[in-house]
Amino acid sequence: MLYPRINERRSVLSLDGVWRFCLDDGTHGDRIDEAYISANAENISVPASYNDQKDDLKYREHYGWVYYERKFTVPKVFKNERLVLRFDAVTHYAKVYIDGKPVMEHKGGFLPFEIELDGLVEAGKEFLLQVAVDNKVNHSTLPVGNEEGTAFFGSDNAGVPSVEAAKVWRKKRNLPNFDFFNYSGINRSVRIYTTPKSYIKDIVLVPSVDGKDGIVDYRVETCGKEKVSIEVFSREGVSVAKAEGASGRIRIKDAKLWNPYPEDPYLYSARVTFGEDEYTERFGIRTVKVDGHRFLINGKPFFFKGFGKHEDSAVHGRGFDLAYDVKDMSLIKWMGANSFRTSHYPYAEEMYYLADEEGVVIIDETPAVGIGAGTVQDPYTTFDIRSHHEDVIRDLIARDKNHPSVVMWSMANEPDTEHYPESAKEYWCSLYDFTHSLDPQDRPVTFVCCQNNYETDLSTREMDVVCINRYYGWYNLSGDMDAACHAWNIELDFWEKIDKPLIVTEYGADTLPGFHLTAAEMFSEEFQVMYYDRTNSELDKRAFVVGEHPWNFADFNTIQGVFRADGNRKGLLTRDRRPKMGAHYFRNRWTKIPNFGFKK
Ligand code: BDP
Repeated sequence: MLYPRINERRSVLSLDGVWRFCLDDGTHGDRIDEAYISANAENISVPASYNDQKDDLKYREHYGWVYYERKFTVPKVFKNERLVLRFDAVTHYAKVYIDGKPVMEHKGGFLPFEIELDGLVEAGKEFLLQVAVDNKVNHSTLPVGNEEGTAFFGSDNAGVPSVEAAKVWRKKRNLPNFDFFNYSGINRSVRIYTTPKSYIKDIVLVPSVDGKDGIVDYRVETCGKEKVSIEVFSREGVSVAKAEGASGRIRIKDAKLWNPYPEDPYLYSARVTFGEDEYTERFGIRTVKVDGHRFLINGKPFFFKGFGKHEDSAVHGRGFDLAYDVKDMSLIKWMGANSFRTSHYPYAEEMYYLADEEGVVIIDETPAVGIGAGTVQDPYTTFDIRSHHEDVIRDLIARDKNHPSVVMWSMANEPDTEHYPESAKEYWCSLYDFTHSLDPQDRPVTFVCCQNNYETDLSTREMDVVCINRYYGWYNLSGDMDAACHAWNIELDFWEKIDKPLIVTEYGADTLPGFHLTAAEMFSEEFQVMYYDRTNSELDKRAFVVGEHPWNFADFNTIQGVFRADGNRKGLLTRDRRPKMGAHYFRNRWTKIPNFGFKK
């Protein structure tokens, strides 16, 4: 799927701005009730989560449907163009209406969807756009929630003898199986873009290296009968190769490779023309491969220094915020990092374009968080998650396939792989094959494993890279770093026997900024530094550990509950991106660790 761009042949009209909005009172569902909306509508900003834009718990904790609406007129000059309405992300379920008529539905809160407006909207004439949005999470959504029962984070325990009775008087609410606030609404931009009637649908670019030359296998999907041509330009704008036809191979003589920061993330652009249409996609030439214990980028052993992150900021919630994206890129570099994981959902597309340009490596994760958490049943045979999970992987790869920054797909975060090891293995191995089969660049595929009985777990070891989240010294063996290091070594001995690279995709300690102690105990800034320093000294001894991603880049908001005071405080930075001592610790460490060849 192509990102909407303005060029000589295409236009983009932004529908971002102040929309009218109201919460469902629980009686309308996905149905648009004009009278109800006009009686209750108030202003809301798009894009942004709605939860923190207003000052009442009813927005913060809303469960279920809300309604957005705005009027719009496509200028007359676009009368002869193909018009497409595109939502970059609506969390988690959207039903779109034009002039009162339902025109499209979409499940999943973190990926784009679009509809052609032919026959629905006339250029020069005002129309009414309404979107009903549902934020419920359950065992068929990704991320996963419990509709009834035990909240995985926070407490759903009524503490009275009659649990059944409590269900009656407690209001219905989301019980997420994930540790980030369920920020909802139209979280990313809404646009109408134009193309000529015959148009370029998609461009697939697969780079490889042949000696000093770069090779690009390309495929262009179109609608219409015109001829495709493609021309590749250097970063400096010089034409370096050309080809005709909807698919083929291009050779770039003496190519410059895309390399992670602080090396040069060199980008080429491919300009595709098709009749009246034209689209330019930027790409990099780089290879990615797993070889025994090593993760190779451009044939060299790469070390992942970086973070698990979130899209999270005050007021915006999970709403798209380009200034935060630019700032985060700057902070990533300031700390000497080179990578991050899009924990725990695909991020806004703009972040990937920035990463391509800035040379930051991405592990691209689906929103499959919490599969099997908070339930005693076998999630793989009990719940209907498979087909939605496949849709999400298909759409993620369709969106992000050309980014040189994306070097690995993460199918999920912390599914239960321990209690039903056989059915878990069946699920994850077949989804692994599915993911590989869809990626034109055939990048490594993994999922991120929860702290568990790794001897019982049969799935993690089957992935291309073993990715583990571990909290020795925090949730386990709390505060005892001697014991934590011991436990790390027992576990690392286990993984070392498996011929795979390993990335520690999460480890961390909640830390209150400004809380200092001479004797480093939990929650102090000194403890966070000691926790990482002690753990890293163990990880450094193991050549097969090819990455360290502290949890988390910055503090972030979560559901309220006894575990969380003003959210999750494991950030190296505060929520407003001020450094804790831990950030300085990693800056000092990472600026001395090279991207390549740190471990032989
Ligand atoms: C891990 C989860 C992450 C949480 C983290 C924590 O992957 O989403 O925020 O624990 O508890 O299990 O801080």
